[in-house]
Amino acid sequence: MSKIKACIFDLDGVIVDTAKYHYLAWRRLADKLGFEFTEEQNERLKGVSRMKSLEILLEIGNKNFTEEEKLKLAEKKNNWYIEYISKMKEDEILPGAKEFLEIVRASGIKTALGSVSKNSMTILNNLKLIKYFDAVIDGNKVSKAKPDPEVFLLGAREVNIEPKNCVVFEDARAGIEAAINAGMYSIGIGDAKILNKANFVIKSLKQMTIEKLNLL
Ligand code: B16
Ligand code: MG
Repeated sequence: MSKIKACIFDLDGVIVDTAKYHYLAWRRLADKLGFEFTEEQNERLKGVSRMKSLEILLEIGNKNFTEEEKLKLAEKKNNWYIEYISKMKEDEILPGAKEFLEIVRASGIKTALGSVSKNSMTILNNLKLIKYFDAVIDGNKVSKAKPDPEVFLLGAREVNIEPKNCVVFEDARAGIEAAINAGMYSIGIGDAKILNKANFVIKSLKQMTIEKLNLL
């Protein structure tokens, strides 16, 4: 029998194609503030909380603001982001995500969402994805962003499975580090060079099978 008893999924970039909307909204803010923000620089923001992401962006642009101004800038970015995600359609669920979630549940393995996004529930509701998860941990339930393991440890606790029997699916380097810090296995979704600390890397959940969980 497989040692994996729970699969914990990141949301942005693993289940839905929202990573691009975070990037578009941050780039729009950078543009407004008068500096360039590349896709390569955006890698540093993946899996990172909203306010920490803003700090990184402002460091890249070499800009200084008061705490009050920073809250306003983060709100502006979030409003743009919400504008983008409110138009999302079910075809923006990433390839293989729903199918793999179904297979996992049919095998008696628990599923949890582990995202630091405060917008997770909006996305899950809009795209009718809630029913695929035994537990949902989002940015409203945790205070520490990845690479801190808090989000994944809480997910494991909510589905009542020990961390050593969990595997995390992640598209961000900080997310893979969070899984390692939680004492869990990790499978990277995306670029093997960026996600080199994962147990293994696949292009999308379309390539994932129950048999591959047994390889961990
Ligand atoms: P929000 P994840 C993360 O979600 C994103 O990767 C990251 O880019 C974003 O800044 C963070 O959520 C906070 O999101 O502003 O919506 O609260 O990858 O953990 O699903
Ligand atoms: Mg992500």
